[in-house]
Amino acid sequence: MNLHCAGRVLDLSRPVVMGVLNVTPNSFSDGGRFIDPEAALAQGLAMVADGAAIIDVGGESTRPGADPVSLQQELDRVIPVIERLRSACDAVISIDTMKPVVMREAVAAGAGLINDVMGLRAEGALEAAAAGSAAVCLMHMQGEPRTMQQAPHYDEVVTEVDAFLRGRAQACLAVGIAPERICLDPGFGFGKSLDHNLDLLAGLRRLAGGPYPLLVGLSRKSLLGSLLGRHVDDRLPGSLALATIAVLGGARIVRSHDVAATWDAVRVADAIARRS
Ligand code: PT1
Repeated sequence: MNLHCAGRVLDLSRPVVMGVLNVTPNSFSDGGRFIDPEAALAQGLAMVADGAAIIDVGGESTRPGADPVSLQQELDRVIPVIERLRSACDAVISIDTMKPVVMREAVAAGAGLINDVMGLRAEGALEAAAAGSAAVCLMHMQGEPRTMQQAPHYDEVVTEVDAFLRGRAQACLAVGIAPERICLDPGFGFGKSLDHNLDLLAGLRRLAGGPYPLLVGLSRKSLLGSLLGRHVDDRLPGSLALATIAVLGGARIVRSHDVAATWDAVRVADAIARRS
């Protein structure tokens, strides 16, 4: 299974790690230490050295309760970082955005993957993605970041998320995005209760059974706070357990803040997954 990322072909015959590079002052897990583009570059290169195949650059937090940022502010944060990463390494650069203009500018600056937690539902987003040749990650979210955790509801969460993701993949194909450019993400923590998240993880095989590679983001999320009673800074062991389970369930890309440890967990899980 390959993912075509604007001139780069990402080999997903083995699962890979996507390192999280937040370029936000209010990021939920690193206190916004990476606003300076040179510092962000160094952090990105450190993640590549730790084994990340993809660096996910984000200038707007989408964690529960987060406030939106302006277009100009988001561009000012992410574009200098993407340009620097592009010239300094050959990892795939991902842009974590919901805004069509940011998608276009980021791809022009060297991004090979558009990671959109809205699944390209914003006005003009499908067209922005289709205009280039970057890959797209289509994520499921119920509601919007500011309010999505207030009352999430599903009758059958796995069935509903699966149907949504297939519909978004169809919408991409309809605007000319090749199937080799599409990956899917169930959106852990995005309008989901603890039970919804656990049902999705337990049912991941069903989502991974289709033609598109699956990306998962579970790193440090509040389901671990609920399960373990741990603060966000003490969730690495739980996150590694979740990454392991996700790979056993067929995930091909694991998004993480802790690349070195996650890359170990992913390779161990894959060694077992390959035998069954
Ligand atoms: C994700 C993801 C993402 N997560 C993709 N992109 C975040 N493709 C940002 C919590 O419950 O899973 N997939 N971009 C971060 N968002 C959250 C959501 C952070 C929930 C924390 C929580 O704590």
